[in-house]
Amino acid sequence: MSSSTLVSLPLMKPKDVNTLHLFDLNKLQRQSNIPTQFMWPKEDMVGTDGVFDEPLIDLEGFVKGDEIATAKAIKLVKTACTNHGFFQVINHGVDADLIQAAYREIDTIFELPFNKKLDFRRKSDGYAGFSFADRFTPILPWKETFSFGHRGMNSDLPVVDYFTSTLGQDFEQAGRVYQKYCEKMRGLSLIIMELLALSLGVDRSYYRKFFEDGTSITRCNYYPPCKNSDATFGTGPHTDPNSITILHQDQVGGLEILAGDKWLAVPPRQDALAINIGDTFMAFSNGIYKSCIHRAMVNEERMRRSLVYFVNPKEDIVVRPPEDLVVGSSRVYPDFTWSYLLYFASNHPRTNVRTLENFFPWLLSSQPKVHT
Ligand SMILES: O=C(O)CCC(=O)C(=O)O
Repeated sequence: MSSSTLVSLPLMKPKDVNTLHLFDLNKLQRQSNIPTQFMWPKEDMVGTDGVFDEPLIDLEGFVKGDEIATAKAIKLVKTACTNHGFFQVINHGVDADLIQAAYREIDTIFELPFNKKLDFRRKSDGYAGFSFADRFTPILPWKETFSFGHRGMNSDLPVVDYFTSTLGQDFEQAGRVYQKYCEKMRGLSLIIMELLALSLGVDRSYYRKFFEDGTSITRCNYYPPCKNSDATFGTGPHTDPNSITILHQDQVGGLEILAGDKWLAVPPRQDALAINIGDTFMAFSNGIYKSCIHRAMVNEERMRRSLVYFVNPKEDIVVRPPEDLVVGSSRVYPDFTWSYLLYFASNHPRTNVRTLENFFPWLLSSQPKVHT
């Protein structure tokens, strides 16, 4: 990867975040010049080099146990994850109507008045609620987000309750839609874990078992149109700290991934779900699979939305690659638990593409006390 394609941001101490302004993007989108806080340095606005056109992975045959389809899926996943950490699946079992219903609810959520959104603002050390691009980095992305958590088996974080207790009873239906969305995504994530295990040549259930009682964070991204779309990012270049991410983008397009040293635009496909390898899975694979560097562009004319489902293991699971992936080569990363990485990512300046690099020195030196 050429260094010119990476964005390096000066770090900001968490306390400095309080001095940032909160912007109402719905108002700002009408202005011809965006505030300087949203203007990224010119050298970071590296252009798009082409289109991502690798084959889509059809999950139907894999799920049904078809040997030829399984062998094909394994080969494609291995190549994609070794090269850049990104692939797209179709026939994934998540109903198109459910995805569309989730988008309709996004629209209702982001239409709430700015003041009401402020009441449900994400706390500085948490992940749930609205966020106004105000965390830790001095240069702001052009987006608003709404996030919430979900636990797998024996759910103790029902999404419906979260929606009604934060946004009010009017959002019960939205809660039901997202409860179902999370359950479907969870089922899909376990299938993907099996596919990843087979593609790495380890036992099919090896990874799945760490995620059966795992957790997830769903983030709804809302990117208003932006007159200076060539000067800012919707989401700046980053890797995801979690294990894998399952993403759906609407028809506007804007998701880009870094493959080698090229930024490739991922054309939107309403029947496809995008899968990113995250930092935690990179560690689970002993560094064999790459944590995908990706970004989201904003559109000058149209608002854009995406639905992002971040998959995490149970908090106290030790992230350690299987012995089969270590034989003959040394461990690339030390052991850690997801709770530590989540704590680090939520409480420290985000280093975007260098989260693991900064996490391990912190973990080894500070012996942090994190409640699991
Ligand atoms: O909106 C997109 O396409 C990408 C979003 C993303 O990478 C994120 O929310 O972390």
